[in-house]
Amino acid sequence: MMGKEMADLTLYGSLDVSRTWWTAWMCRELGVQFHNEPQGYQDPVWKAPEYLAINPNGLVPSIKDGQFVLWESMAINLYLAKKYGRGRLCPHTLEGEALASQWILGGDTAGNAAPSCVRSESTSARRQ
Ligand SMILES: N[C@@H](CCC(=O)N[C@@H](CS)C(=O)NCC(=O)O)C(=O)O
Repeated sequence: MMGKEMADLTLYGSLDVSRTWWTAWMCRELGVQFHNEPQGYQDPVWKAPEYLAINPNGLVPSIKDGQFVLWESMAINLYLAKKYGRGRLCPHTLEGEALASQWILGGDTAGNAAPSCVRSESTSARRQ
């Protein structure tokens, strides 16, 4: 378990995979606890029927928040920011939300980013 706020949240994918780490980073910024299923992105578990029922693409990350399932790292991060950020990481105004989307989607395109998003593999040793 990681973070402080109680949540029935599972994050699928090793935190050594950058996109899964981006979601873990968002959880840490929000202080949200999560359970991690830590297999690496090439692990066959992600192509097994049980996981394909969660993410039909067989990719990580995905989350299960209670009974709600979501995949696509940036969609996950926006969801988490809206649900747990209380206006801090995703503003309530239309314009503020658009700017949050701008940084999250732009960061994803650039391959680097905001808490929104990214961590390069080279920083993995410093992530604690
Ligand atoms: N656009 C997706 C990309 C997901 C993705 O490609 N994940 C990679 C790891 S970073 C994966 O699971 N690869 C396994 C494979 O290609 O079989 C996202 O941002 O979540």
